[in-house]
This record gives sequence, C-alpha cells and structure tokens, in this order.
Amino acid sequence: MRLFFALWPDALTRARIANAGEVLRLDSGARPVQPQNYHLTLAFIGEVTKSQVAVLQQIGRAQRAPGCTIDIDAYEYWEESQVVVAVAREPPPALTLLWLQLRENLLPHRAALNLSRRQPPLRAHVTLARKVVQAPVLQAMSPFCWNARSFSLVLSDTSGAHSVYTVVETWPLLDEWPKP
Ligand code: 3AM
Repeated sequence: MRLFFALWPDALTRARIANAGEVLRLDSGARPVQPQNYHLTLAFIGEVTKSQVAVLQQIGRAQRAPGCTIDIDAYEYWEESQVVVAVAREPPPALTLLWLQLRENLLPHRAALNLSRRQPPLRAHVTLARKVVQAPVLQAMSPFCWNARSFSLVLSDTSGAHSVYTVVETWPLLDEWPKP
C-alpha cells in the first residue's frame, strides 16, 4: 500500500482548482490531473505494510494544528518532475505548523517506514497536469482560497492506467491555535 498525508479538497475547493486547471493551454501529450485526484501533499510516505497504516493513523490523530485559509495564487512549471502546479506562494503559518508537526512525528518511524533522508522544504501546491514535457507559457492565475478544515491519510494506487486515490481517514483541524 502506498500512502501519503494530504489536504483533500471539499467540493467548492475542487471546483476552484478545476477552474484554474481548465484555463491552462498545454501540449497534447500533457495529462491533466482528474479533479477527483486533486490534493495538497503534506508528507509522502510510500509503500507500507498493513500494521504500519495503524501507526500512520495514530500520527494523524495526534496532530494539533488550526485550520487555515490558503491563498493559491500562481502557476509554476516544475521541469524536474514535468508537472504544472498551482502554488501558494505564501503558505499560512498554520499549514507550515501542520507540515512541521507531521515531519517531526514521522521522524522516529523514518527507518521503519523507509522514508527518505532528504527533507524537502514545504512547497504548498496542487498538481494540475503531469507529463508536461515542454515548459508551457503560463498566464497569471486568478487567485483562489482553499479553506482547509481537515487533513487526510490517502491511499494511492498507481498500478492502473490512471492513479486512483482513496481517503483512508480524515482528521479535523482545530478552530484556533492550540494553547502552548
Ligand atoms: O502532490 P504531488 O502531485 O506533487 O508525485 C506524487 C504526488 O505529488 C508524490 O506524492 C504525491 C502523492 O502521490 N510522490 C510520488 N512518489 C514520490 C516519491 N517517491 C512522491 N513524492 C516523493 N517521493
């Protein structure tokens, strides 16, 4: 089983992301991400055993971070992964907190979960299209908000022609900042 933690959009946010994706003019070889697969990855885990899923669920349950509004405000082309993404150029502190907490809580399990030692910085983004071989001309984005009130552990099945993502469990974000 291949898993990752992510923000999973509600219907309104999914529609906003779809609008942002629809205006892109990409080469015919590009593969737009299907709206049901839109997400904002917080931590990619990779292949795990069934018993490790329970550990990840415990970690998810233990998170204490407030909900937040994410301003998604620019398109970017990432040549190394051949994707076009919608990014939040200034992720809100609450999102950074959740990302940092998850990273810290995963640390003791790094060896067991075979997690990469590489710790890439948070790049808050939603992938809109894959297999974008040529750098496209990207217009300015009409910015939109993602009102994040929960986050999820998601199962990724990439064995078929199309990736299928299934939400395993979702946890609410807090209404306010946790007391120190
Ligand atoms: O959120 P995005 O679309 O950027 O590319 C995969 C997707 O990223 C990424 O995890 C997200 C959910 O599948 N991903 C896939 N394999 C990965 C790996 N080995 C990976 N991220 C890091 N290392």
